[in-house]
Amino acid sequence: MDDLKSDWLGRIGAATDERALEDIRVSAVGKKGEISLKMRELGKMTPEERQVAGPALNALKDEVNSAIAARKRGLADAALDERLKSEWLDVTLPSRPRRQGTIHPVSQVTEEVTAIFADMGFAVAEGPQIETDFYNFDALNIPGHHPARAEMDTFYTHRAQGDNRPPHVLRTHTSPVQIRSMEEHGAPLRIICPGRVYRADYDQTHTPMFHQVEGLVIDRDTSMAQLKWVLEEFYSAFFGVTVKTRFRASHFPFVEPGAEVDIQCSFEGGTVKIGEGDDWLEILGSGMVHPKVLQAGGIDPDEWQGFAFGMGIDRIAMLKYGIPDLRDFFNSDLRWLKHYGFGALEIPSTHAGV
Ligand code: 2NL
Repeated sequence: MDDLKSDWLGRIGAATDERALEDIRVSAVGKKGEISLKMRELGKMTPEERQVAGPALNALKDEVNSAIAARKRGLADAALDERLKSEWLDVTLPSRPRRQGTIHPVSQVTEEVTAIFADMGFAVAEGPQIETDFYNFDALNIPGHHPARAEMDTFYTHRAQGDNRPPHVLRTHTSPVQIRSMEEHGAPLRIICPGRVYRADYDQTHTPMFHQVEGLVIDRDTSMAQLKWVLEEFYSAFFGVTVKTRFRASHFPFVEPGAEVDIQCSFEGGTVKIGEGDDWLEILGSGMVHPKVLQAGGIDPDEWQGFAFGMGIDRIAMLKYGIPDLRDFFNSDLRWLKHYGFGALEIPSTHAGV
């Protein structure tokens, strides 16, 4: 019995994997295993012999089974240790560098402008970039013979021969969004409309697609004085310094009276500084909404009046962030985007301390 025991325990201890261990189990305590066969012989023994051999064989079987289980656990632990050693990784290592995009200056400035006007109670309105010539021109009191309607300034959609639908255009300003807002919401109204606009023009200071933000306030007693306050408030918040404005009488078909607005600046050593000096920089068009435009938007000009203004987003982005060439805005040059772009977590400031 002792030989049997040391033989099987020795073989179990020497097994190097789970398959070998299973083979050993079958040949020791399997149906035809050595120990099982010995147990079958108990029947041929005398009762006295059986009383000694029976419990001894049972104890041996238990011992072999638990030795196998223990060896099995040992082998599994060793295999896991081996795996952990080869699959080990250092979670404190820095990650591989990843290229990260930036927020385009146009997007950043649009957010900044929106935040400032939102503080003054303006809502944001958006609309289609492909417009009917009614919303883009007629509703804005721009008659059929106006030079802005000439083919050279406006992108017209192609019409197949026999297609008699009215012409559509790529909107040349965001004003049609304001007409749509008047129709939809009526008066009173306080909105800004930022977005892409298109004009067939390309040189140092013009790209065929650029960005504009227009503002519109309609109420019973709006005034040019309110317009001036809103604009000075806006430019001071946007540039972070107190900015004076100068109004010069001008003409736009959709306003009466109309004014071009300059902001105070200095030109020294080839750089523009806003909010100081004795020079003026033209930056915006504005005026009191023309009665015909109110009417086109379904608003009674005998009851309501409004002021409106429009400026270039790309232009004020160049001024605020010292970007020299407008055309670089739309070249998708990754070095330019990395240099002038903004981090995703740079929250637009209103400079108002709010
Ligand atoms: C410019 C001129 C301007 C407006 C835009 C406007 C819109 C409606 C009614 C009346 Cl719906 N006016 N917008 C008014 C005056 C000037 O922009 O040269 N901007 C860069």
